[in-house]
Amino acid sequence: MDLPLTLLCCLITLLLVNNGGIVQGSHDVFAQLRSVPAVDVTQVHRTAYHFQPTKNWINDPNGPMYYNGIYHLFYQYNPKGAVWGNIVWAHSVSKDLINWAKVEPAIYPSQPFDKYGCWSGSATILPGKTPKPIILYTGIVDENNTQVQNYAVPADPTDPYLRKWIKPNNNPLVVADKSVNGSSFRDPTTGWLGPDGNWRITIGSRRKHRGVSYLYRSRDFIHWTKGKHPLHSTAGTGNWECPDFFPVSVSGGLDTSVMGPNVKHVFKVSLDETRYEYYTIGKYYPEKDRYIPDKGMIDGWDGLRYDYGNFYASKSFFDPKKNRRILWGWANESDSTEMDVKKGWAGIQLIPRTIVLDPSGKQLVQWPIEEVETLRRNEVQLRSLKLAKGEKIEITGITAAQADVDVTFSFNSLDKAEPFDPRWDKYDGQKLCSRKGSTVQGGLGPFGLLTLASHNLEEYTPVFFRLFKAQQHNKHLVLLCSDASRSTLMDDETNMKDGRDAYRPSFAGFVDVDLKDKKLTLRSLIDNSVVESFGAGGKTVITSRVYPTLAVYENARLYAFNNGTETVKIESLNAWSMSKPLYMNQ
Ligand SMILES: *[C@@H]1O[C@H](CO)[C@@H](O)[C@H](O)[C@H]1NC(C)=O
Ligand SMILES: *[C@@H]1O[C@H](CO)[C@@H](O)[C@H](O)[C@H]1NC(C)=O
Ligand SMILES: *[C@@H]1O[C@H](CO)[C@@H](O)[C@H](O)[C@H]1NC(C)=O
Ligand SMILES: *[C@H]1O[C@@H](CO)[C@H](O)[C@@H](O)[C@@H]1NC(C)=O
Repeated sequence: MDLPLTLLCCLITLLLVNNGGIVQGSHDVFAQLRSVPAVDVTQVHRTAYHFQPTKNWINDPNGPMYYNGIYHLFYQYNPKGAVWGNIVWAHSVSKDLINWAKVEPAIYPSQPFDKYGCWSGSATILPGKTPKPIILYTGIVDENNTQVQNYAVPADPTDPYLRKWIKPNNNPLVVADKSVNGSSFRDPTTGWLGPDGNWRITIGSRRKHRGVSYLYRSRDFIHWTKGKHPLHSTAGTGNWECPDFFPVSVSGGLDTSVMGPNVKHVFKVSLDETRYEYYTIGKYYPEKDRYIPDKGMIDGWDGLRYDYGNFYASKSFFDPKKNRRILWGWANESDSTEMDVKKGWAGIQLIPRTIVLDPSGKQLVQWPIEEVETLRRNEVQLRSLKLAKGEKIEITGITAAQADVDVTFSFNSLDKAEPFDPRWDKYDGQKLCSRKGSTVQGGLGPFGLLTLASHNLEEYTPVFFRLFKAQQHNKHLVLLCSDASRSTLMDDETNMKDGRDAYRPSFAGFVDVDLKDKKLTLRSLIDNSVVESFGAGGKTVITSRVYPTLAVYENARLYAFNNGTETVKIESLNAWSMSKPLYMNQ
């Protein structure tokens, strides 16, 4: 569960300059916006094929699952306005993860154990003759944000859409003991079964500045006992939200309880302080209920990310229909709270991604679920086309504001890659990208795509590679950038962030890729105000939210470009217009 950063900053400032008593005041300022109904819902910048309700605020995806032929997505939702507040578990159902129908909210505050909030959680399918879903979620019990873990079950498991949920009277199931900080104790995971036949879950928390994920065990999913030690904890990372813990293999998705010789485990957290996520890959020791990241994994702020851009509070689930693990993540807005109120909506869920282990065992690989390809229309193709320094080519024949584009670039040599200055931080791609944007000409790169571009490039969001020669012999560093800094004209009021320029970061991540064949692939899903880019087949992924003023609807353009001295070749480029799902009744 996430409070918007602006609110947190505000709270922190107040805490610093006043004594705690004033905090309520800042809540009140915000509370005035919480229940401002959307009058006119602004359509420009709304997405067409991303999951987005017709209006109002959304954040974390909750309890995703597949049950009896139906996919369920719950999510944190404010039914009354476009800023965070009044949160309920909204609920939508789908047969294909593309077309969605809204049903009534599954969980909303009503009982002493959740009167002040129904925050994030997960679903587990309890096996048996008739498998049954059960949801664990965090309830807020008082005005001090005291957190407990509750459960809910379908009122009628034979209802295909599971429309009604019951919160039984023996809630809460888990309360913080004296050793646990009860105001940082949330987001229970999907349960998994240990070899001893007992269930486990893990819950995000902190101890001072140490991120902690507590472990609980249960025989019946109702009575839970805290383990002697956490599943995992890491000094210096701050509060852990939305932990996720699951097995992975190279070949496909695994149900959450699977263990075995070719199985590794992933542990992911959302960092409350930085507002991004990181994960490690490692080994799970079920006898001790400990998770230990593999040697070489960076277990901290510099760790691997699912997405180096706008992506938070993610949650995965196992899809038995297609034997895959699917990842959902939330992207917030990059404009101001005032703008969100004005436009009547805020937040989208990103396109679900399948995740598998890379054969190296050192990272995950993500790819948009194949179902999204059913939305592709009027394909255009380019083959074998050279781009010399400073050249660009427009991809015409598709709706560039709403497109899927998949391109393979090649080059003859790595010789012209720029030297990597050892003073640069090799974990801070974003800083490097802001220093070396698409207009800073290079040796090998920058080359890539100009998405959501206006006719004369007054506005565009470039997604591109730039290659560097490291000091070590023969080693190259590949940087993927998704740079929002020129995404929108500066002087437009809609793009002001609290009176300043909008949040337009030069998101970037390094790509750990074999360059032997001198090729790099890039796929971008473009949808009006979002660009999700998958570098090197999904090894590095970056999402940007942008608000062009000229490059909207049919005025948006798409280009491929090269701004490095080494000529690059478009080996192949396929692009499609993306249609709106037939059914998106949110
Ligand atoms: C909330 O915290 C305040 C300050 O510590 C305390 O006085 C009050 O009793 C707490 N409220 C509840 C319901 O625990
Ligand atoms: C408990 O968590 C709250 C919320 O994150 C934090 O403000 C507080 O400092 C924490 N208490 C301790 C003792 O770490
Ligand atoms: C390529 O670099 C030149 C020189 O900096 C710049 O004017 C041009 O806009 C760049 N092209 C792109 C696509 O950024
Ligand atoms: C999304 O909004 C931007 C701009 O306000 C903030 O900088 C981010 O921290 C925020 N992200 C999350 C996950 O809250």
